[in-house]
Amino acid sequence: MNSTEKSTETLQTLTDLITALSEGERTTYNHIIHSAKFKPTDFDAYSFWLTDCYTRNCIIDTESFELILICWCEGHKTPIHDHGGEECWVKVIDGEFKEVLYKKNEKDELIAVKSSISKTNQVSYMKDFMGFHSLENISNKKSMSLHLYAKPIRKCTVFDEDSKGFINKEMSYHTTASTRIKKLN
Ligand code: 2CO
Ligand code: FE2
Repeated sequence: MNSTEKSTETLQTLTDLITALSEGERTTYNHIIHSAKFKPTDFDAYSFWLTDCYTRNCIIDTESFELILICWCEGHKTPIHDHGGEECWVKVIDGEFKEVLYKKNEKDELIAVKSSISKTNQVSYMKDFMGFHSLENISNKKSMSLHLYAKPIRKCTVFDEDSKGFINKEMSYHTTASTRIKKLN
């Protein structure tokens, strides 16, 4: 296959997506994540919901990128946060999400600057120069979104609504390949 054919190809399985990301440079990730088209059932092996908060489920974590599935119940919402200097793509797998972008003003106060809705298969992009964001499941059902981070995000800055200040947060997963194997056994 030549490069022109490859650029119009639709990636239909997670294996195809992971192969393309593993073989591609960071500059090709935007095209790759847009080229993927999935069904919610493609994520059956990774989906895991909790009623009290959204869950972060690791699909693959490499030196170059991290792919996670976030599972949301109705009304679940992230705090306002940044992305630790890394690039972030969010692809909606099932449901409908509201993203609000925030910037700091000269007094270091957070100001909402943009709000957008994304639906199944749409992709949004974030990097720290664009500011902070929050993401909320606005559909009245359990939903899923696929997150590509390059490089992987180990820490980020989160706005704490109680203290009205920023705190550093270590990222963690609710499930990984090894916890899922334990569940199967
Ligand atoms: N960045 C958040 C997280 O990884 C999800 S919001 O979309 O980027 O927990
Ligand atoms: Fe985010």
